[in-house]
Amino acid sequence: MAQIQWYPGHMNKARNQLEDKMGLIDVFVEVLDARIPESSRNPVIEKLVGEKPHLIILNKADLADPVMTKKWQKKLGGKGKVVMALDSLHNTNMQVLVRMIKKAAANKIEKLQAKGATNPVIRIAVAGVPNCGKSTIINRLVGRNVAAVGNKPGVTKGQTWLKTPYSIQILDTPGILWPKFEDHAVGYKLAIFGAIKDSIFSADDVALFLIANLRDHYLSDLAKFARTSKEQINLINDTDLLLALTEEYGMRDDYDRFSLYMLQRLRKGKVGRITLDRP
Ligand SMILES: Nc1nc2c(ncn2[C@@H]2O[C@H](COP(=O)(O)OP(=O)(O)OP(=O)(O)O)[C@@H](O)[C@H]2O)c(=O)[nH]1
Ligand SMILES: [Mg+2]
Repeated sequence: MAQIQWYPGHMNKARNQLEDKMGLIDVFVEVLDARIPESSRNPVIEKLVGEKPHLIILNKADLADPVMTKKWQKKLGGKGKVVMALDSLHNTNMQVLVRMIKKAAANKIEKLQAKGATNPVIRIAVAGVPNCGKSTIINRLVGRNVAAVGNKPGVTKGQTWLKTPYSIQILDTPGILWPKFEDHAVGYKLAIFGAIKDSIFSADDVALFLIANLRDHYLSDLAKFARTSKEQINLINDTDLLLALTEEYGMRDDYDRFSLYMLQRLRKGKVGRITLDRP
């Protein structure tokens, strides 16, 4: 299996940037990909956030296995932590999210009200691995596509805040968290769901990893995608199945092309509602 490289420098940079921001914000909003809540977490977050109110969003819940999402919600919750599942692409009503942010900030809101604030404003930062939906969530809250939101960490010198109609302000640049992928499986899962570039791994390795996982936990979905029966699938090994699928989808022996195609179908939810991290 190909080794996926891990760069500790990135982790330090992200960590320092977040540390600088911490003092400015009331609620830390951590966006996870609901299909890989464990693999899309960053190990330094817990320490950074400390006792601060912490909202964990399991985003892309529309693409994840709903049973697993429920389990993850339970598992990730705890003291000072609010966890919610979200489909930020199709869900235009942000009231639930707003309520969750305010729930996480309840203490702060009370303090501000005690000081006489009639409409206390809560400040949040949104962070998560690439492609988990940070910009989508920020744009939904702001109510329009905000130009400043983008993939440019740390360029803005003076802090600016994005205003929302909900008495919530958002730090202008979302924090890109570098995921941890010392572990092969974590790297593959991040690659499968597009958090790390396709070009740094070999597509058929990743497809084989995916097939093995689908066989173990989503055999019916795999059979449907393969246009065959579960029994047939159980007769052949993963490598032979990849070859058969490539043939079935008319790509002859272009395993790389088929592997990428399969990943694209999976990312769009066309293979089923698949969660690859199990609590
Ligand atoms: N199905 C579905 N798609 C989503 C959801 N949220 C975001 N997306 C899609 O996921 C892709 C990435 O979303 P972005 O909001 O750009 O993600 P990001 O975290 O800002 O990505 P970077 O800026 O690259 O770090 C886009 O194609 C979105 O339309 C969701 O809840 N469900
Ligand atoms: Mg973005």
